[in-house]
Amino acid sequence: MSAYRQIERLLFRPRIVAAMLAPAAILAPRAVEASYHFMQIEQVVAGVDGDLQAQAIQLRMRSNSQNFVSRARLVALDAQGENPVVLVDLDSDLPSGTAGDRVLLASAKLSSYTSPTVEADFVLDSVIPETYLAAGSLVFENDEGTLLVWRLSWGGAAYDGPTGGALTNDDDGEFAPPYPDALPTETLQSLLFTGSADAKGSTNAADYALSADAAVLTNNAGEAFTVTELQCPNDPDSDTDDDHVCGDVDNCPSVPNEDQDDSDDDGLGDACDGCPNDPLKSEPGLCGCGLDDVDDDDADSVVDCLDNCPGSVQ
Ligand SMILES: [Ca+2]
Ligand SMILES: [Ca+2]
Ligand SMILES: [Ca+2]
Ligand SMILES: [Ca+2]
Repeated sequence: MSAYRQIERLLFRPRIVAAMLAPAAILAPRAVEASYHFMQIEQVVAGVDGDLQAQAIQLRMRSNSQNFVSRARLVALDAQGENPVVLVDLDSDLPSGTAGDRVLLASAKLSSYTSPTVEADFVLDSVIPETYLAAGSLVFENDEGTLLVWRLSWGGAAYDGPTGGALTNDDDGEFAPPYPDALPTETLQSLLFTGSADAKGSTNAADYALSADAAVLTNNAGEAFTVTELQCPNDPDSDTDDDHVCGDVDNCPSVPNEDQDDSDDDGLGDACDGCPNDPLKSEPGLCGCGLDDVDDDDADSVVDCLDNCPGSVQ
């Protein structure tokens, strides 16, 4: 019988309704319907080898038919549980929905850090901001933000925000205390849920630990991807300036400039452009940035910028 029919029938049996409305009866995960409600945040890669743009979050289905994730989103919160950043608002359902199946969400940059190249189910629109990595919270929730399916908080006492979540995935709906440390970012490891696929949450502090080795990520199709150091197939020197940008595409190959900013859009990064606001020059040269080094209006072989009388031959 459908849940709707069951409720409809019970409406005519008030005493049973009262019993059903007791919290335990309402919240017990009885019949599992097609949804996304029985889900763990299984694994978080918050940075790889110091590259904070390389992130991944892996969810795991606690029961069958939890692949209808299009009504859900993933949100990061700061150390006070405020300033939410929607990492991705899932916009489609997934083909595989057997208990234990995964949902893999990864930043675009993560594809340079896995072997083989990661094929995520969803690409993160935003990464967990750097200032949230020491202490913060990650919530898998419905699109309205009214059902917090699973919560992972970190930073120990430095995290001062909400710690609650759905009773379907945690018997008391309380995921505190948080994991005691910051999210790992300097290694190849992830923060990993240590319980089984059907486990509920207990406390984030008890449930999560660093992966023993390099993280292994799994997508909805069951394909596995091992987290590695930066892969630079077209750069034999493999990022000599160690700024997480391969030498063949680094706009300052020997100057660390992770941001790759190039204000004048001349292909040279600001960090190594001697004239960062002059697209025609990369060095001040004879005349300085913004001035041409060869103009010689009066053709007296003294360039205009050095000619004390550029309009006439001296
Ligand atoms: Ca580089
Ligand atoms: Ca560089
Ligand atoms: Ca430039
Ligand atoms: Ca320039």
